[in-house]
Amino acid sequence: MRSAHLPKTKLFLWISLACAGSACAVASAPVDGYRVVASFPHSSERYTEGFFYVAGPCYEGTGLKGHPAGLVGQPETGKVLQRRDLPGEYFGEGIIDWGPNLYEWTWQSHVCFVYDRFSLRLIRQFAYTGEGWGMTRTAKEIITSDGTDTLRFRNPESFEETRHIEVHDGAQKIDQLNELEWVKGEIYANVWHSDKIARISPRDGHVIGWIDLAGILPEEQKINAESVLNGIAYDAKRDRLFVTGKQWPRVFEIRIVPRAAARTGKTGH
Ligand SMILES: [Ca+2]
Repeated sequence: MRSAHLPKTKLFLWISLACAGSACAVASAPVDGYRVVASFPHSSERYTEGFFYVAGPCYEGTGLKGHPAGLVGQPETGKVLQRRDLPGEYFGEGIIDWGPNLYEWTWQSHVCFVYDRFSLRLIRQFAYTGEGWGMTRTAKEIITSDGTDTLRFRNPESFEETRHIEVHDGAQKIDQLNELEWVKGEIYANVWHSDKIARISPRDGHVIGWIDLAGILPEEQKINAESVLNGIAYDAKRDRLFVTGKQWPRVFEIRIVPRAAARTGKTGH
C-alpha cells in the first residue's frame, strides 16, 4: 500500500484529501490539483445536473422540481440558445447527445426523455428501474450513475444495462457518484457534496486518480449547502475541460496539474 511508506505528516494529508463526502477513504490513488485557465458566466438559477460540450454549443440538464429543463447554451457567454422545459413533476438529471438526439433522464420518475437535438422536439422515452443521477457516453455506450458506487453501461438503442462496474479506490468503495464525463478513455465522476472528481477505469472501476477542486468557487458565492460541484464537460477537439456546479455563477475551464504546482502557481507541462 503506497501510504504505508509515507511519513506521518504526509499520511495525515493523504487521508484528509481522500475524504469526499460520505466516501471518506484512505486513498491509494494519487491526488492532482487544478489551474483555472478561463472562466465563463453561468446562471445561478441553474441547478446543474448534466453538462456536456459538443462542437460549439454546450448542453445542460437542470433539476429542481418546477425548474427542470434541457438547455442549449453558448459557452463563452452563458446565453441560453434553446430550452426544453420538463413537466413540473419531473426532476431533470443527466444529459447526453446521441447522434441527432438528446437524452435527458430523471431522478426518481424512471423516465428518460429523448429529443431531437436540434429542435428539442420529444421523440420517444425510455423506462428504467432505480434512480437517475449522472450520464455520459462513449462511442458505443451510455454510462450512468445512480448515487451509489455502481456505474452502469447501457445500450443507447434500448437503454438496457449491458454491464456495470463498482467504483473503488483500493479496497474502499466510492459512492455518491454524480455528474459524469468521458475523457480520453476514462470516466470522470464528481462525488456529491465534495470538491473531488474521481478518474475511473471503465474496465474494472478502480480509481486511477483524483482531482481536488477545493477552493475553485469561493464559499461566499455558493447559494447554500446544495450549491456543490456537479458538472464536467470535455471539448475533445480542443482538449478543454470545463467544470461547474449547482447554481454556480461561473463555468471554469481547468487544467489538471500536480498539487504542488497548483499551490506554487507553476503550471509545468
Ligand atoms: Ca458531463
